[in-house]
Parts: sequence; structure tokens; C-alpha cells
Amino acid sequence: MADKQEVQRLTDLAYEMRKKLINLCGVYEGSVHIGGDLSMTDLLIGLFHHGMNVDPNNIANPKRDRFILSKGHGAVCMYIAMAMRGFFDYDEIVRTYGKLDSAYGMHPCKVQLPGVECSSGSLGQGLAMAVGMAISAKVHKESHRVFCMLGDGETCEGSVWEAAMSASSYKLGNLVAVIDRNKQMMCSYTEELMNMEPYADKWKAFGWNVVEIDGHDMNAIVDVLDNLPPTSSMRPTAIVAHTTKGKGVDFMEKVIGWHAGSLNQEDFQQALKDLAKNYGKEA
Ligand SMILES: Cc1ncc(C[n+]2csc(CCOP(=O)(O)OP(=O)(O)O)c2C)c(N)n1
Repeated sequence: MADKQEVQRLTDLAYEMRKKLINLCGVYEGSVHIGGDLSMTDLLIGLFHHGMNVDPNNIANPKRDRFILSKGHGAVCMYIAMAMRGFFDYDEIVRTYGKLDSAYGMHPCKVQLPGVECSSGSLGQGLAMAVGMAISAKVHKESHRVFCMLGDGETCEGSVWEAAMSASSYKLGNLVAVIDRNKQMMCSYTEELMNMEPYADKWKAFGWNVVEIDGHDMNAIVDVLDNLPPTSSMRPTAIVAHTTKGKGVDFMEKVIGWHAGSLNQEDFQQALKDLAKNYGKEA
């Protein structure tokens, strides 16, 4: 049973993070992948602020858990979750995001931004890299976990399933895939383009331990992260997180056009009002 105070702390952080995302989306002149950022906000707060063993003051600690953002287009969401944990400076993210020579690119680059474990953005590659890292940890008898966040649309890529098959073959109990199952891709709803259901069963068929949760229920997020099987177990875990793209901003929720976009002044104010209403707060 998740601790109530901890769940409340994380819920407050998720509200703060959504406001920070909206703020960035209002300030940045180009397009921000805001829909898929808002769908994984609660999950990233749960991971970086509760579930993962990471330390902004010791980013090279060999015992740290590793995180790979396979849906690399959601980089700014990861930057902000990490900034709120003390890794980066939020104001600097806002000031430089997406600009030439900024460390905070639209897709993450581990060379430019120490603390990020893996460069990504070309979908379908992250899980294979996570498998490699998890094999390495196992071979070297290290006890940390490797977490990998994927988009559900991304799992149309065949390479994801090759990696999934390898993970169970190598019995990678230290590997956790988190799938942001928001049922949307870039230009369509998933089931319109690709028959994904029964989705969780597909991961089961590949030999994974599968847990389905509501990816916006902080209680469920804490619970699943607190109760992961030991790293020495014989099966990788897939957390299929049912989410809503654009979560928290009424006019963005489940709207295809908000895969990516920017906010004019009117939308910006409305987004903050929606968020406040949905969190039961004063705007
Ligand atoms: C290999 C590759 N093909 C296409 C793209 C362009 N692209 C960026 S986001 C996206 C949709 C991804 O959908 P999903 O994984 O469900 O992400 P989410 O809806 O959570 O943002 C696509 C096709 C890409 N980044 N990489």
C-alpha cells in the first residue's frame, strides 16, 4: 500500500511539472511535443522522484539506476522531471530549449547533457539499448535496474519486439519497460492505424512479467515501482500504463492536433485554468 503523504507529494510535483511544461510551450517559438509529455508526466515524476535510485550530485555512480527515454521526442518532459530533482536548471531549459548549441535539444543527447544516459529520438531503438545495458549489469553482477520509457505508437517498430524477445531470452529481471499507452501516435489513434490490442498479452507472449496500471494514478505508480520483482528474477517487467494524451488540459486531451504544438496567449491562459481546475486548485 503506497504511503499517502508520498503520493500527495508526488501528485503536487506532477501539477508543478505540468505547469512548467505549459509555461515552456507558451514561451518556445517552435513546436513542443506537449501531448505525449503530459501523458507521461506522472510516470516520470514517479520514476525520477520516487522509484529510481538516482542522485543529481553523483551522476556517474555505478550503482545508479539507468533511464532511457526511447520516445525521445518527449525529451523536454524528461529534462523538466530531472530539473525538478536537481539535475538541471529549469530556467536555463526555458531560455535555451531547442536553440542551436543548447544542451537541451528537442531530442536528448547524452554527449551534450551529462546525466542523460542515452541519446534518442529515432523511435524503436531505446529498448534494444536498455537490453544491452541490462545484460552488462547482469554479467558484471551489478544490482541496479534499467528503465526504458516507450510510446505505444513506437512499438509498431519491429526492433522493439526483437529487443523484447532478447530480454526474456536473457532473463533480464533487472529490466523494466514502461509503455505510455495513450492510444495515440503522431497523426492518428493507434487502433485506427495498427491493431495493437490485446496489447498487454503481446508483452506476456514475449515472456515478460506484465503489470497494467492507470498511468495517472500516482498511488498505482508508486505501488508498482515499490513492488517490482527482484533484479535477480528471471523475467523483465513491462508496465503498461494506460494514459491520456494531453492529460490535464481539457482542450488538448485526446486531440490529434496536440501531438505537438505551441500556445498563443489565449491558449496558454486556458491551459493553466484547465490544469488548476483538474487539480482542484485556484488558477
Ligand atoms: C524512426 C522514427 N520514425 C518516425 C518518427 C517521427 N515521430 C515522432 S513522434 C511519432 C509518434 C510516436 O507515437 P508514440 O510512440 O505513441 O508517442 P506519443 O504518442 O506518446 O508521443 C513519430 C512517428 C521518429 N521520431 N522516429
